[in-house]
Formats: sequence, C-alpha cells, structure tokens
Amino acid sequence: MPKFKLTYFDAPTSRGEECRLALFAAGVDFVDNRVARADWPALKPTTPFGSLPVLELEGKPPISQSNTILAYVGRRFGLLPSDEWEALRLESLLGACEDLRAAVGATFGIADADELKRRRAALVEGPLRAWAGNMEKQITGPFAGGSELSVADIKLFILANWFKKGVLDHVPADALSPFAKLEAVRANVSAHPKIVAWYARAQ
Ligand SMILES: N[C@@H](CCC(=O)N[C@@H](CS)C(=O)NCC(=O)O)C(=O)O
Repeated sequence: MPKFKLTYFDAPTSRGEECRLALFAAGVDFVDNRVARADWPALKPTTPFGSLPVLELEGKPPISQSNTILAYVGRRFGLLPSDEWEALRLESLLGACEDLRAAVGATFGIADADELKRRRAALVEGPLRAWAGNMEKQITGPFAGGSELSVADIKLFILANWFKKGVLDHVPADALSPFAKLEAVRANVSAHPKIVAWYARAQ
C-alpha cells in the first residue's frame, strides 16, 4: 500500500487527532508527522489553505480539510458503510461537528471577562444544546450508524472529549451529560479495541 503522511500539531483533542485516529483505526500505515508550533509559520504557506491537518500521498497534491480527509479514509478503508446514503448521512455528522466548533471558535479571543462569561453561557444554552439534541436523533446506537465504528464516531468522540476536559471557561465539563446517546457513543468509542490500542501506544 502507498504510504500516507498526516501532518498536524501534537494536540490530543483536535481535528488532526481525529484524522490520526481514523487512519490508525482503519489499519492504514501512515507517517504521523507532528509539527512544532515554532515550525508552523514556515510551513503554513506551503499548505493548500494555510491550515492543518494535511494528508499527503506520494505523487498526489496535498489534501486539506479534516472532514474531507475523514470521509476519504472512511470510504476507502472501511470506516463508513457501503450503503452510500448511510455513508452520506454519517458524513453530515462530520459537518455538524465543524458547525459546533465554529460556534465555539466565535467565543475565542474575548478579552472582557463578563462578556466571555455571557457569550459562553449563551453558547451552552444555545448552539451546544441544540447540536447535542439534534445529534441524539441521528445516533442509531451503539455507534452513530449502528454496530460498526465509523469516522463520525471518531469525530464525535474527540469533540465530546474536548468539552469533557473542562478546558473551556464557563462551559461545564458535564455539559453533554444529559445526552445519553452521545455519552454512549463516547464511551463505546473509548472502549473500542482499535482506540484502546492507539492510546496504549507510546505517543
Ligand atoms: N476547516 C478546516 C479548519 C482547519 C484549521 O482551522 N486548522 C487549525 C488547527 S485545528 C490551524 O491550522 N491553525 C493554524 C493556523 O490557522 O494558522 C479543517 O477542518 O481542517
């Protein structure tokens, strides 16, 4: 099999980690290229959209956009179902996760403490709850698309872990706890043998 290279920062709850995890779970041999922040300014202009992650394959142009990479890995290496419409439905979950990331991103860089508190509370009450409620309706169980792990599960797992770490001020670590199906997906991905194997490796 040709050798893939996935380039991203060394960040555990990130778009790049989703792609690394998907490649590993799919059994794809890849170069796990982790970029130091100090090296990023020089690398940035060489990437298609000035962002990471980037997937490379010898003889092909580099590919950006986490969801595009996940959909490719899913379709090519068995982390999306063969039923095209069901695969499409699971890909729509990837997009919904990026919508939520954008809503969170809109609360970054707010210097005023009161304003940040107000905006984060609004985020939790509004976009985050709406997203989780809608996601509950999409999840079949035990994984998003039924009995098989998919790239959608991996993206949900990483995103839910980000909230659960409690690193976002004024976003409670248990903000997703009322959403039983989402919580179950997170737990089931966490217990999946491939995921356990990834985290058992010396990172
Ligand atoms: N829509 C893109 C967003 C990519 C993105 O914003 N990547 C961030 C890291 S998660 C990045 O490269 N930040 C450094 C920069 O923009 O200079 C994707 O899903 O890959």
